[in-house]
Amino acid sequence: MPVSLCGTWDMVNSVNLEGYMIGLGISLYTRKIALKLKHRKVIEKVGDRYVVKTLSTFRNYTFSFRVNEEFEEFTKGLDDRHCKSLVTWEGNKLVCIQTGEKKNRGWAHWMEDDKLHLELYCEDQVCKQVFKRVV
Ligand code: YOG
Repeated sequence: MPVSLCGTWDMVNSVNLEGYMIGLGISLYTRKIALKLKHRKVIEKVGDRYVVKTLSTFRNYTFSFRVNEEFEEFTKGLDDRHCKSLVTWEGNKLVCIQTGEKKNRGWAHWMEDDKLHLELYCEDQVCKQVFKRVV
C-alpha cells in the first residue's frame, strides 16, 4: 500500500508552470495571473474515490476518480478541454494520463521527504511543483 497523499498541502515551489500553460494554450493575460498564485492542494479519499482540489484566490479546480478506472475529465477553469483520464499507481507515484487533443498530457504525484511532489506534463513541457503539508 503506497503512502497516503491525503491531506492539505501548500505550494512552496513551482518550476516552468509558464511552459506548461503555453503547452495548454493559456492566454498571456491568464498566465500572468496564474503565475502569481499560491496553489493549495487538498487530497481526500471518500470510499474508493479520490477527490483532488486545487485551490487558489483566482480559481479552483476539483475532480474525483477511482484508481484504474478511466473517466471523462473536463478541465473547467483551466484550459476547458475534455479528455479521457486514467489514474494508476506506479510504485509510489499516482500517475494520470489525460488522453485528448494535447499530446503527452498528464501528471504524477508522489511523496518525498515529507513533501508532496507534482509533475504536470503537456506536449514537450514539464512543470514541477512541491507542496508542504499544512498542519
Ligand atoms: O493538478 O491539474 O493535482 O488536476 C495548475 C495549472 C489557474 C487557471 C493547476 C488556476 C494551471 C489558469 C492545475 C490555478 C494551468 C491557468 C488553480 C494543476 C491552467 C490554466 C486551479 C492540476 C492535477 C494534479 C489535478
